[in-house]
Amino acid sequence: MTDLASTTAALAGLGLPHAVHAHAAADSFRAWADTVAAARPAGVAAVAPTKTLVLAPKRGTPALVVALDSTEFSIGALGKALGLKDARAASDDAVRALLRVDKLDATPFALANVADKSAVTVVVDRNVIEFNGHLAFRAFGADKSLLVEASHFKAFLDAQLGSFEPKDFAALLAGGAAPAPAPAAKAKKEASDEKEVLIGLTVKKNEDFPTWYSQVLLRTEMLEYYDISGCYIIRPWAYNIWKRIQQFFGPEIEELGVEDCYFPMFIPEKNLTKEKDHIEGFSPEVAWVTRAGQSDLAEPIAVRPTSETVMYPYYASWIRSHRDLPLRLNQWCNVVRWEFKHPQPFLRTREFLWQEGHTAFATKEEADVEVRQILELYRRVYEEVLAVPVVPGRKSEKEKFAGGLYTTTVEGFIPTTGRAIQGATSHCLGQNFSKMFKILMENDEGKRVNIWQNSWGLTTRTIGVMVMVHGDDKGLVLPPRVASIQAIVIPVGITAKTTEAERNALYAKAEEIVATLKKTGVRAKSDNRDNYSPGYKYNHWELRGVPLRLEVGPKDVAKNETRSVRRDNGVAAQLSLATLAEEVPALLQRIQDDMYAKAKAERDSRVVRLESWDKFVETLNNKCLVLAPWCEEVSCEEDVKERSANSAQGDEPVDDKAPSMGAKTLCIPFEQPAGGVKKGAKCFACDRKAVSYTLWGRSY
Ligand code: 87F
Repeated sequence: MTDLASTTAALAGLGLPHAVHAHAAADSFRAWADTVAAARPAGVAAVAPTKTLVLAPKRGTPALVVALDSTEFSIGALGKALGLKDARAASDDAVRALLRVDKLDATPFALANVADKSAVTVVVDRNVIEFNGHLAFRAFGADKSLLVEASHFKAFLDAQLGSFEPKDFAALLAGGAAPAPAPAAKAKKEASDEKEVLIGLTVKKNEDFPTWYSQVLLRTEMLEYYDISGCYIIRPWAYNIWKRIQQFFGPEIEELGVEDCYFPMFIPEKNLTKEKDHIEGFSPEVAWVTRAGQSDLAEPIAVRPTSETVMYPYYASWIRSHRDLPLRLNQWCNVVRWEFKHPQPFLRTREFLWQEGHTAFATKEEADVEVRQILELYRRVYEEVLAVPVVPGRKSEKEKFAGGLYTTTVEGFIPTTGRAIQGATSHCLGQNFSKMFKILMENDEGKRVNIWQNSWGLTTRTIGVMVMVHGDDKGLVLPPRVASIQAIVIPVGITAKTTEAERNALYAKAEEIVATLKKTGVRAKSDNRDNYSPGYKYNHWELRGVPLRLEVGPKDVAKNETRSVRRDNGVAAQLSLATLAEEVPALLQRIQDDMYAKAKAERDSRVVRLESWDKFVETLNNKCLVLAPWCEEVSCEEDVKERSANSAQGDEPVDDKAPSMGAKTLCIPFEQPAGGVKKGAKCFACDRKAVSYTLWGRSY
C-alpha cells in the first residue's frame, strides 16, 4: 500500500530526498494544482504539479502516464500515439486492481505495489524528468503532497523498473496524432478524465450501478479490496453497521433462551461428508488445509462453510434425555465458501461474517415455533434496523436447503437492477441430521428417539443490501439506527472578518450542541477541522451518509437556532437550540420511518400480480418481481427458469450476471393475497392446479 509512511520509507530506503508538503485542502484536481504551484515550502525554488493517468487499452497492457499538469493532451490522441488500441481512462476498479490505490491517489509511487512490473507500461513525459525543480504529486488526500526533485524521481523509476527512458510527448503527439478536439469539448473531456472531482462520486446510481456501488464502498471507507479475489477488508464505517445489527439481534435471541458459544473453524474430512444431502452440491466450494509449513497433513482439514458438521457430533454426546432439551446455541463467526461466480463485496464473498444458530428440540412443534420466531427477528433486522422491506415466506422444494425439512426466508429487492436477494434463512432441519449424527434422547417412556433440529443464519450481506437500497447519487444514505454518527454539527459562516473570539465562540457552540445531543443518546459529532471549508465538509458527510447535518452559524446562534438538513431527502429546517434534546431524536426517528416507507413504496410498486404466463418475461424485463398462482412442482419451476431465460435472448446460453437470466421462485409469502388462490385456479405456468401465490424474480 502506498500510504504516506510506506512511500516515504521506500524513498528513504533508496536514499532519495523528498518532502511532504502540507497545504490547504483542495477539493478538485485544478484547485490542488493551483495550490501546490502557489504555496511553495521554504527552501524549494520551483514546484511543478504533475498528473498521473492510467490508460486502459481495449486489449493488452495498461499504461501509467505521468506528465506535467501544464502539458496538454487528450487521452485518445496519446493512446493512439502510444499504439494503445481504443485507450480510455481506466475505471476506478481497474486502477485499484493494478496499483492498489484509489484512482484519486494514483501516482507513480504506487508502482511499488505492482509485483509484476510487466503488467504495466510506464510512460513519462521528458518534460517531467527534465524539470529543473521539485515535482509535486497528489498522493495522500486533498491536503498533502509529495515533493520530489525531478532527478530523484528518475532514480526512483530506475530502481523500480530496471532502467527507464522518458518519452517526448510533444513529438509523439505531433507525429500522426488525431486532430485536436474543439477547445470546449476538449476541456470538458479532460475534466472528466482527470481527477476533477476529488470528493464524491463520478457516476450516477442509475447509469452505472456496479461502478456506483464500488465507488460508494471505497470512498466512504466502508470497504477495501484485498489481494485475494472475493475477499475484502471491512473497514470501521461498515463494521459499525454489523455491530449495530449484533446489538439488536443478540439480546433478542438471548431473550428466547439462545446462548452464544464458539466452535473451531476446522472440520475433519469424515465429519464433513457424513450427511450426504447436506454436502452434495456444495462440495466444490469447500476450502481445504492440506499442509503445515513444508509437510503435508496426514488428513486434509476443511475450513467451515457452515457448522452443522462441526457442532452436531457434540450435540450427540451432550444430549441424553429430553431434560437436556431444548439446546439452543448461536455463534458469531466467519465462514469460507470458495465460490467461482463473480464476487461482489458483501453480497457474494469467499469469506463472510455471520451468526449461525443451531438448536435442538424434543418435538417438531417446538422447532416449528422457533423457525418463525427467528424469521420474524430477521424481518425486523431488515425492516426496523436497516429500513429495508423484505418478504417473509417459505422456500420452494427446489430452493430450500437440501439437508433440511423446510426453509423459511426473508427476501429483499434491489430496485436499480430489479433483482431480488435472499436476506436470511431459518431452516427446520427435521430429523435428517439427528439420524446421521445419531442425536438421540430418551423420551418419557424410556425409549431412545431422534431429536428435532433447526439452523438459521444472517450474514454481512445485510450491509450490501442496505447500501444498494438506500444509496443515491451523492453516496451512502444511512438509516439512523445503524449510523455511527447520526448528527454531524458543522460551524459555518466564518469569513475573513470573523474575529478569533467569534470563531472560538462558534466552535464552542458546536461542542455544546454535541454534548446536549450525546446526553439524550444521539450519536453526534462536530466537524471543527479548520483547514476545510463548510462545503467540503457537507460533501464529506453526505458521501458517508450521515442522516442529519446541523449547521451552526453566527446568525443561527444569535437566534438560538441551528439549521438542520436531512440526508435522506435534503429537507432543511430551523431547530431551536432550546428543544434540541427532544427535536433531534424525533427527527431521526422520522428519517428512519421515512426511509423505510420510501423503500417499501418502491418495492411494492415493483411487485406485479399476474394470473397467467403472457406478461411474465416482460414484467421481469421491466425490473419487477411477479406474484403468481403456482402449482409448487419442481419440474414447473425448472421449466419457468428455462423459458424466462430463453425468451429474452433466443437460444443463447446465459450466465447469471446477464439481465436475461432465468427467474426463480423467491418464496411462497406467508402473507398471501386476500382470499388466496381461487378455487379451481390454474398454475400461471402450466396446466396443473395452483396451490399458492408465489413470488418470482431474477435474483442475486
Ligand atoms: C457451502 C459449502 C458447504 C450453504 C455451503 O443457511 C456446505 C454448505 O451447507 C451449506 N453453503 N450451506 C447451507 C447452510 C445451511 C444453514 N447453516 C446454518 C444456513 C444457516 C446457518
